[in-house]
Amino acid sequence: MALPEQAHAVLGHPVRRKEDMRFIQGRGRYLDDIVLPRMAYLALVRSPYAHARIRSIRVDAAKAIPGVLAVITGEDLEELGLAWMPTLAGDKQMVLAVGKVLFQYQEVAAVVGETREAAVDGAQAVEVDYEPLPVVVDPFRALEPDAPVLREDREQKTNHIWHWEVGDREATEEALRRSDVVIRERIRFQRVHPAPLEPCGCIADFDRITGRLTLYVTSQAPHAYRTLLALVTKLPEHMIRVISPDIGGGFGNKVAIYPGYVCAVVASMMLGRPVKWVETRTENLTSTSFARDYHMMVELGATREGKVTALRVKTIADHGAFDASANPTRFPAGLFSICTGSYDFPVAFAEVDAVYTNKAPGGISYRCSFRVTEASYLIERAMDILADELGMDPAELRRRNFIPPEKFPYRSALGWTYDSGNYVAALDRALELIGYEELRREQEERRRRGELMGIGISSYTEIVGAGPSHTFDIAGLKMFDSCEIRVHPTGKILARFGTRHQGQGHETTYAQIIAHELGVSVEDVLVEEGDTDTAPYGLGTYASRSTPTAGAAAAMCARRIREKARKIAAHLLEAAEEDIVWEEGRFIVRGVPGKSVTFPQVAFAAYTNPPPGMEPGLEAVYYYDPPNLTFPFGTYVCVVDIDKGTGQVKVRRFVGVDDCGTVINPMIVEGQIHGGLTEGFAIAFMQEIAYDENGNCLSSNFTEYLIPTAVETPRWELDRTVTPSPHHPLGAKGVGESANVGSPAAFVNAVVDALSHLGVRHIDMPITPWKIWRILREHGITE
Ligand code: MCN
Ligand code: CUM
Repeated sequence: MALPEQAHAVLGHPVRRKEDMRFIQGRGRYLDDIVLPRMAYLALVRSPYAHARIRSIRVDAAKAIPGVLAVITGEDLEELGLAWMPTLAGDKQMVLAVGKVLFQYQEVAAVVGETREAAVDGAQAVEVDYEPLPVVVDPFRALEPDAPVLREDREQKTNHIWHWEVGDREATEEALRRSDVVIRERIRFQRVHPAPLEPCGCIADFDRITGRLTLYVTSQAPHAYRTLLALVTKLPEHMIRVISPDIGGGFGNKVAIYPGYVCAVVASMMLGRPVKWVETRTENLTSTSFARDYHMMVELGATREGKVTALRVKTIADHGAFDASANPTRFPAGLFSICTGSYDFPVAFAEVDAVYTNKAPGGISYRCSFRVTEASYLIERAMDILADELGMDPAELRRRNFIPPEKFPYRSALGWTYDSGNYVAALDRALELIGYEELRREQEERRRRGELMGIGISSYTEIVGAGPSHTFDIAGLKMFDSCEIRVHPTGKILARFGTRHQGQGHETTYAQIIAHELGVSVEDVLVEEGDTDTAPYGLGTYASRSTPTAGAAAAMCARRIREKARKIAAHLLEAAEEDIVWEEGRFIVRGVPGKSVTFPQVAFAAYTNPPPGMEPGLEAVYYYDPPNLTFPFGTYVCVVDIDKGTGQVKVRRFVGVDDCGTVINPMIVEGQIHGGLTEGFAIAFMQEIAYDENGNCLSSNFTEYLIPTAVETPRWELDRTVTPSPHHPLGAKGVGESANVGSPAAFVNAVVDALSHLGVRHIDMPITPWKIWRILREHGITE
């Protein structure tokens, strides 16, 4: 779809981020910067055991500590009907443990103190008597008939949570049977954690006089929080105000509602004082939304010529102690059914079984687009395994199987309608940039010399932008999003949104969209998000949905404003409305270029001189329910060299060609991709939330759970193609998670490619030097 012609189009320009003025000067206002009068502090007592019965909790010693104001246990919450809370996945989760604990670091009691120190001292003085129970950390073990049943609260006395399947089971079976070649592989996407710079926290401020609760909270979805809080606490919704201040990284970690928030609300209502709870790094890593933990069995069929015939995937999903993943109701496994990827599969079948284990709950976070990370990794890995099996170049195999550009809109075997794509263009550009042919020749030579070099390709397809609301809801809340625009008399604009950025740059990019539509400058548009008292209702920022939904709402809302403005312009120019055209950011009388008014002139007239009979003022609100999701895509190519002595992998080069349709701000998009690639790199080589057999979390701080610094991080070489979305008002698709979704497979494919001549077909992430070194030793390459 072509953009309206406008000379001053700010769309597509690398406008500097407006919000950075405060961020780079240390003037952001994050949760922990907020200090309210008479504010108390809350600390949590957490379980040292992964599975244990609670014999008793003694709180007297804690209460005796100077400065301790209150101690809350699960039993206290039971009396209020708040010991359990619903999760976003339709399960329930203990707020504070009652009866037993189900994972290490589970919340057991809350202590409120005058100071943070008093609260922490109090928490340490709470005495809990545990009786350890047998621990289940392996999801396969959890499914065995004699495994201990973890969730005694459920009617169903097994650890199986749900089964979900999609596609044609019989036709896929039949197609696999008739295929010339079938590859099978067990592929694990390990448990990881987004570990945002700022951990989660809140301040609950219940005013006993007005009966109003204000919750300041690190939330990616403040309106959804408000509604769910109203439903859980039974407070009337208009008496709840959720304010999500500046957020220091969310990455999906700040979508779920955590027990600490509920405890702070209860404590504030009990004490009539504001109560702050901010978790530590260890609490963040060990108890809040993890990501992935999928065990996937893939079978991929093809003809001998390398045409794919069928895809079958069977997955065991480890959800930990509670199913608390935040996904749309109809999609318990998120959008995992995008696992046919960029390829034209005639048939496919995917099934997922979710399982309880003694680990922290969560599942949907870390730039995952609702489990598209797992799906993309699976198919891109499987395509490389197939290429290896067929002895075919992996780029050539992809090219032969891409959904061709002329087939869009394309309906996939698992039921998605892809809006637009040109996969071969992105692949070709990436191969050209990296010099693929030459690299393959070099690899041949190096192999002859006994050196290890690999090239990995990943041609991912993303799916982002939920709604449409007829298919997508979270906890019943329809997934549309919103924009409200108020034009002040002098033509300056205040725009508010139902989304909430955590570093993505919405204050700039939304302003660009509105400036573009109304012919004003970016400086003239102030963007606000995150206060439920002022912002229009929306579902929030995750799953790269902001541009596809609220970004579209911004454009549509601005166009609604322009329609009224045109009437005012006609009045000012003494012309018929049909004769007024919008050109180069002004209203012009058709055929009389000298006769024109600017948008600010019209805005002034809206308050001072509106046409007779017209309602004064210039405001609009727009709720945008997208007709479909958007399907960004791209190709990543990675070149690695492996040190034979140490097993160390060095990423020599990495080229990324992304396509997110119309780009609103190329600098911000580039930043999003840099960040996502750095995360993909960390996942591929460094990160795992690991547990020992007793359920002890082995990744509880940054010496065990590694974050890449500028030293380790490769240099990213980026380019793009532009294939607009046909249904988005600006042609834009989301991009916030693309690089994390698409890149892990490129890294792993490169490493496996470097070792494929040794018969290596697959290595599970994280690919540590130790893993490689052991493989090299097995093959007698190193001693
Ligand atoms: N953009 C653009 N042109 C496009 C698409 C996007 O200029 N065609 C811009 C947008 O205007 C926006 C940014 O890129 O400023 C990301 O937009 P979008 O893809 O719509 O994603 P969201 O704004 O909905 O952000 C969510 C996404 C998710 S789900 C995770 S997880 C993630 C990510 O964003 N968390 C982040 N990127 C992050 N970046 C930072 N700095 N911090 C996080 O916590
Ligand atoms: Cu899956 S992480 Mo983001 O959707 O907030």
